[in-house]
Amino acid sequence: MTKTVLITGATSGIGKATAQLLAKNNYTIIICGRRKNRLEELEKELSQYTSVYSLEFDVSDKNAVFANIDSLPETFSNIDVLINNAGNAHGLDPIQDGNLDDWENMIDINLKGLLYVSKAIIPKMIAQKSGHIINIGSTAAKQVYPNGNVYCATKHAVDAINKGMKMDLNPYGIRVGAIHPGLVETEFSEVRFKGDTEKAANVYKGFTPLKAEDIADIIHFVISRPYHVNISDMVVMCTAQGSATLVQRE
Ligand code: NDP
Ligand code: 8X3
Repeated sequence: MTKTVLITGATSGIGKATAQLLAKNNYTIIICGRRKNRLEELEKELSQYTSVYSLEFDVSDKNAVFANIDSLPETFSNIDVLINNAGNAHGLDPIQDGNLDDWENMIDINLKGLLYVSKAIIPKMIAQKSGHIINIGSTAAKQVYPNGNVYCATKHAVDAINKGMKMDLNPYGIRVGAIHPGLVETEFSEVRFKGDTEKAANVYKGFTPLKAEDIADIIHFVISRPYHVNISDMVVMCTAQGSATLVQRE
């Protein structure tokens, strides 16, 4: 029987690459995001390979999260794997210059959004007595870097939630694990720098960063292990990256 996977943040970057890889590997896919046109395009592309359903909602809008998950048709409603991936950094400023809207966005999306989606899906997994939750953290979940303050705080919180979820869901046989990527070239930096594509491109200059497909590969590996294997915490950097702040550039 094919497994059903719900991926938040599937319209770009890591989430999109994961949806593409899993679709080709015969998983049934639910893709989520706010950008309707991208969801429509991706649904069309993935439908060549598998059954796909799109949900258009903002993870930080709790009513929308519960309404959308509740609206899933029966054939998609038994979710085997949840990939909590939606999120972004907004800004890269010293704490004293931080923008309140940026802070609220990061807390509402990266942290509260992940909790809302999890809360909507966990009861289904408990009822099924099986399930797998992958939380996408970051090296920013493990290390704080200058000007990363609130983004790092939200990702440290994801690390803590991942550990707590794993303990609380342990009696129900539900697998829980986090993957913490380092620098991955996606739309992440464009969002962080509010559409400044030149500044975003500079982040990845002079070295070979991770690609979204590298993380998709790892997610595929993690979810395809035998059910008694739970990869609970994984940090992945490109070879040129030695720590959150140390990168060998040409
Ligand atoms: P992208 O900007 O390419 O993708 C972000 C995805 O999140 C998009 O699909 C976007 O969809 C979705 N998203 C953002 N805000 C919301 C929201 N409010 N509601 C619903 N969906 C939302 O970045 P990445 O692929 O790089 O990021 C994916 C995850 O990986 C994030 O959690 C990020 O923190 C993490 N990460 C990224 C790293 C990197 O270097 N790129 C490294 C470590 C972790 P839409 O706009 O359509 O809603
Ligand atoms: C994304 C990687 O280094 O910009 O989480 O925090 S970094």
